[in-house]
Amino acid sequence: MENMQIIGLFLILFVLIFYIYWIRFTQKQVGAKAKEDDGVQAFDVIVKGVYSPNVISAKVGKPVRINFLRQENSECSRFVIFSDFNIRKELPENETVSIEFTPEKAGEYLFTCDMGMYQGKLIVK
Ligand SMILES: [Cu+2]
Repeated sequence: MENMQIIGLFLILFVLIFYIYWIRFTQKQVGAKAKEDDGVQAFDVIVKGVYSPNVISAKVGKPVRINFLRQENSECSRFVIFSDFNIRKELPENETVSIEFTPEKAGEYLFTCDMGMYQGKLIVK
């Protein structure tokens, strides 16, 4: 009986570690490029478990438009935040929400959900 419990515990631990690993490493899509849309650097980001893509690259001084489409009803991902640009926007389910701003300085800017579980990065060069 005790052995079974220990095996069960290890199994749960293993599944948890695997789950964290899967979230962290499988969805990495580095450096998604913009599609040009009359002078605007446009990106499509799907919100479903993660931001996909979760790394996007843009050029400095040119407007950026990120079209978010949230394909889930998890409360966690309901808002997206670009803290460096003072942006916090609600993402209604299955509705495209566009966020536009112009990064005036090169750097790396995070975008996250309210609690920071969902993370994406905008790289500006
Ligand atoms: Cu969250």
